[in-house]
Amino acid sequence: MRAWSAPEVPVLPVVGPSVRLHDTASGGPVEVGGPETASLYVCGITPYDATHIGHANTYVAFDLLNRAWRNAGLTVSYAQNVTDVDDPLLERATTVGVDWRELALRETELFRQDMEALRVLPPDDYTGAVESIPLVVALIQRLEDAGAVYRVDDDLYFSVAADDAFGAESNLTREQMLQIFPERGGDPDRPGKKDPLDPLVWRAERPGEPSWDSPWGKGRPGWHIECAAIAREHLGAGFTVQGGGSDLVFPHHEMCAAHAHVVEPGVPFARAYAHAGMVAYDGEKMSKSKGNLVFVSALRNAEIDPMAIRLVLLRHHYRDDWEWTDDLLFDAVDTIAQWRQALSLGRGAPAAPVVERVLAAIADDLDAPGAVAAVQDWVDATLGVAGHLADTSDPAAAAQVSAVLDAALGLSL
Ligand code: 5CA
Ligand code: ZN
Repeated sequence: MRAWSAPEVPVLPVVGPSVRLHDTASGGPVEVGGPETASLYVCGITPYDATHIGHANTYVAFDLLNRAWRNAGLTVSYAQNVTDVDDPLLERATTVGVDWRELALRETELFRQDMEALRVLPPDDYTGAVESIPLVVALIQRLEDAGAVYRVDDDLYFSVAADDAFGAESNLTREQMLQIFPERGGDPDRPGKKDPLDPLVWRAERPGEPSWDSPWGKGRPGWHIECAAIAREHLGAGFTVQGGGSDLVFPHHEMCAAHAHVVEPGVPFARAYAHAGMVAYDGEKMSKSKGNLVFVSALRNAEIDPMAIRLVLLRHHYRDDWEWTDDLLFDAVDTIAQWRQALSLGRGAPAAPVVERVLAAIADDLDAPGAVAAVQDWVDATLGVAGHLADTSDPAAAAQVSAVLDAALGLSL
């Protein structure tokens, strides 16, 4: 399907450092990407409701990675899915009395507009689950050939025992897995399963649900197989980073990796797995199922500058969990005004040190708060606040700081 329009991104006169990222699988920082290319798969939305700040936080986090790679001179291949058929989407469509396809189209279009407003670079391949069903069927067939799937009634399950590396992505104990699995769509107690953790890969047609032909009868794909198939198709085996929010560490990313490992033994699904923290609101994780949501589109409709929304996100390290408040937004609106004032002077404090600090911070596990602090130091020096004497010695400063704000942080002021 169509992605969204790409913003213009300035090309910086300096090359950024190579990128290090915290890898969930190894539990520490790893160098990702290079020497010339990098590839990224970020799990996309399930389009049954509008984009909330938690989603935006995750996509802005991986946008920083995409930009850091580009600033380091790499060619980036970026793929993202849309889970445009799944239980929550079908349930919501029934509840509100709209066709599930219409709901998915409408919410995906709103997501595109939100991403554009936030200046998130679009993926090269933006792919829906429905349009990927032939890929999913082909992947399940390969799993079947490897003896890794079995039937329960008319549904097909994947046997986690088929992957020797199962558990290596999340590093969870079996006990922890068993606890989380049912909270995130799993069905450990279904009679007939070989292992309670085995995930569904093909769900046979149920009355009133959409279905597609397959060698196992009419049905629809399971969730994890969808991302495994789409990522492998567009990025190949062993792509650089799989990203998503931390609620996808298990089972989603573990199962994607397990599917891929069985069809290509010895090749990792992704070289690294990166996860953004959860954004809360009113004391709980912002989630469509709980309804405690702040929508990006609602803020935009209230004439909030999307750059202020983006700055609120950048002020939090992507791996941290944090809580959205209106005060954070008001504060960011004021900061953006102050930064624009400093940039409007043209001359300013020397730009080279801030450009270097911003690029170094982002390349070091996407340290956006560190980058924001570097910009704030330059603004303070340029405006002569917080004990600084105003320093306007660099005639090209504003242009260079604007360029790095845009290229590295996605803030176009
Ligand atoms: N379609 C699947 C992925 S294949 C899915 O999880 N969709 S979603 O719409 O529920 O979430 C989209 C992305 O936003 C995921 O990466 C998820 O981890 C992230 N996300 C969801 N809620 C939050 C939150 N409160 N804070 C941060 N990120 C969140
Ligand atoms: Zn996914």
